[in-house]
Amino acid sequence: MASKVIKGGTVVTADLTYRADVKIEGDVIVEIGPNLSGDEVLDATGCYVMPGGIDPHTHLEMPFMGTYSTDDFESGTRAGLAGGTTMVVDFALPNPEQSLLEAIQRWDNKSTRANCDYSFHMAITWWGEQVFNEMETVVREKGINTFKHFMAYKGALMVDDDEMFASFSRCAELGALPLVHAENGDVVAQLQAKLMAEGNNGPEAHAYSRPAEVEGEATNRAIMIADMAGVPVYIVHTSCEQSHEAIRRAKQNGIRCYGEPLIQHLTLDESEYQSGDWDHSARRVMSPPFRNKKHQDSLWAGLQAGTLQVVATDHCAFTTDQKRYGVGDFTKIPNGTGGLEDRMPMLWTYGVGTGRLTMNEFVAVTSTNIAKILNIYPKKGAVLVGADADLVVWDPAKEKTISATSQQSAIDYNVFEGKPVKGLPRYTLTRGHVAIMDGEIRTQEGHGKFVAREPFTAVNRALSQWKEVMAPRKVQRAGIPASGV
Ligand code: DUC
Ligand code: ZN
Ligand code: ZN
Ligand code: ZN
Repeated sequence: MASKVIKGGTVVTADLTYRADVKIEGDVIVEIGPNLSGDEVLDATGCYVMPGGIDPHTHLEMPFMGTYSTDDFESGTRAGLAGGTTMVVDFALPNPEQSLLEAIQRWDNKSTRANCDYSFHMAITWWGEQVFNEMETVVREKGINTFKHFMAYKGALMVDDDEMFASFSRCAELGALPLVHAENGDVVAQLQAKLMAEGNNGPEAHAYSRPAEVEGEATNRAIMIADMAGVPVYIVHTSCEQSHEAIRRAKQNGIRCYGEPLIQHLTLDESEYQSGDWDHSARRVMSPPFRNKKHQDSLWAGLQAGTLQVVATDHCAFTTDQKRYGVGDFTKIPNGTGGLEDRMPMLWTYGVGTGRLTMNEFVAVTSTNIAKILNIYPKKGAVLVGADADLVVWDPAKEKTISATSQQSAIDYNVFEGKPVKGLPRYTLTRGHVAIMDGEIRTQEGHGKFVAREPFTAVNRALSQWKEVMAPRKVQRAGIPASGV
């Protein structure tokens, strides 16, 4: 079998930094060490050899708010690879009353075009006996061990506490991990109506309708409900101090939960909504909205302290024309921003480059931590013999200014437009295939394969399951009093 050797670089993993060559045969890493040889040599002089990024939160070609997100599995994964990301996890979304298995089938059909490996989270958008039953098939036969719940988007995707507790309890039985979009959807709906009634219909009102308290309350509620159901929980797009605080407090009390800031929330702030340019602000409408520096500092601190574990994108890209569906009514602006191509360079530049993160922490939060959380480590997220050769050869001296004119994403703008970045891929490899070679795009449509994920073992349990005091016990009584009057 023809081999490749990545030569002369420094391997950087979540816990080690050392000089070594990396040899690949077919899809996997076969040797790591000094002075290796192979049929093809990839020069990594001056570069870091790291596990490819894993973005656990994308919405590719998703039907949402009256349209479809514009980046699909082809353009989305091409963008990811250009920025050093070698795996995405997308959300299979059933319509209300639709079978979970049908939704997976729709996602299977779309994802045949993927340029890199991918997996799915299953969204629980409605509740009933059919969903309860199908969840078992999803876990046991479809290789999906995560279920997403929206506490917002009232009247569309939202589930209530009743449904969440039932679904979380089912997750606990099946060894699956619930994911939560934590915003209080009832409060958001009322604030939206109030703002519109007062004539606040521009994109800035989107941020006013989703204050940090809305997220903090929902995060805390989700964590407490999950613990009562006996299951850990993963909070997607943690964007504010209140939400981080709820996660931090729960962890301190022994509750297993995870938080996922987005690169957008780490690097862009609420002033984007005050631009006075409708298109500029609407292009940045996403939920949760961008916040102020206090919240950003909290998120950076959480990544550093380990109270937040993963940096994702929630890549959900809409064109300017799609955003304009919301002219005159901000509640109709399709929610979502892109970031797949920029997550790794932006986090490197504004995290590692500023000293806020070490290189090893960078690897942890862009790849290794989520591989462990999703139960796919060390197939993914590792530079180890036997692991998939999903690798990025990272050139810390390579610079560019982010611009929509040179991006892979199919939309007509970039929320990071004009931001300088230093640190970019020289090569990105997806299961041994060199998809990015010195800026040249060599992606292969359909190269990506579905990554099945096993259910979690008993070790990954919530506090309430092993903490004896919470287990119900029958009390022995000498007798019971006669009933009253
Ligand atoms: N938030 C977004 O901004 N877009 C997609 C879904 C979501 O929760
Ligand atoms: Zn969300
Ligand atoms: Zn999302
Ligand atoms: Zn290939």
